[in-house]
Amino acid sequence: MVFQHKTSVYRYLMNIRENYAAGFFVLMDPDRTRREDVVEHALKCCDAGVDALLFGTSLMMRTGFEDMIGAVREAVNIPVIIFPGGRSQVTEKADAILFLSLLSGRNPEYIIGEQVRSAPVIKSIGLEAISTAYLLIESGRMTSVEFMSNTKPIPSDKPDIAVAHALAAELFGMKLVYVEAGSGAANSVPDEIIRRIADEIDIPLIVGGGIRSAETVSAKVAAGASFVVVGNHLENHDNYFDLKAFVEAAHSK
Ligand code: 1GP
Repeated sequence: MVFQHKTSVYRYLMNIRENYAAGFFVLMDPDRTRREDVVEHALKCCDAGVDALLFGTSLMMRTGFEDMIGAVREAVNIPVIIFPGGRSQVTEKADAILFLSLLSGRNPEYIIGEQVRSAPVIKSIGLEAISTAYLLIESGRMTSVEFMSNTKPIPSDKPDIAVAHALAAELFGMKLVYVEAGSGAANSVPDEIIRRIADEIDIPLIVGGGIRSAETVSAKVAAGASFVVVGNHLENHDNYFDLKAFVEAAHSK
C-alpha cells in the first residue's frame, strides 16, 4: 500500500483494513534496537511488506529516540508511528502517535495525566494523534507495562470485562482499540477475547504481545484482529527471515 509522509496515517490504516484481512506492524523498542542497525532493519520490514513501524517503550534507558525515528522515517515509505510509554516519547520526527489511554487500568496518570501533559506539545508540533484505547490483558507473568504503569491487567478468562472496556472506548469516540498482552508476554491475547471484542465493536482492533509465529498471526486475524503487532520475536534479527510469512499471514483473506 502506498504511503506518503504528510498524508493521514489514520486514513492509510483504514485503507489497509479494507484491502487486506489485517495489517501487520513491527514494533521497534528503542531500548533494544541499536542505532547503527535500525535503518537496515526498517528497510527489511519495508521489503517484506510490513504496513507500519511502531516505536516506543515502557521505560527508555537511552537517549537518541528522536534521532532514531527521524533516520528511519527518512528511509522508509511506510508510516512511522509512536507507541508511547510516556510523554517523553513525543517527537515531531514521526508520522503519527497512538494517543493511548490505558483504559484497562485504574491509574489516572495513564488514563489522562500523561495525555494532558503531552497534548499541548502534540498540538504545537502538528503531529497526527490517533485516539487509541489501550487494554492490557493478563498473560501469564508480570510484564513491563503492568509494572511500569502500576495497573492490573484484565483477567485473560474474563472476556466480558474486556468487551465492556472496548465498548466504553467506542462510546468515547476513540478510533482504535489495542489489546495488549505485554511485550515478551508468555501468552498472547486469547483468541476468545479478540473474537468477543471484534463481534461487539466497529472500530479496528490492534492485537500485540507474545506473538512469535505466522500461525499465531493467522489465528489472531481469524479471531478478528484488524492489525497485528510483533516486536520481541523480531529483535533477534535472525528471525527476519520469517517476516514475509508473518506479513502474508496477516494480509491473506
Ligand atoms: C508490545 O504488542 C507489542 O507492546 C509487541 O509485543 O514484543 O511480545 O511482540 P512483543
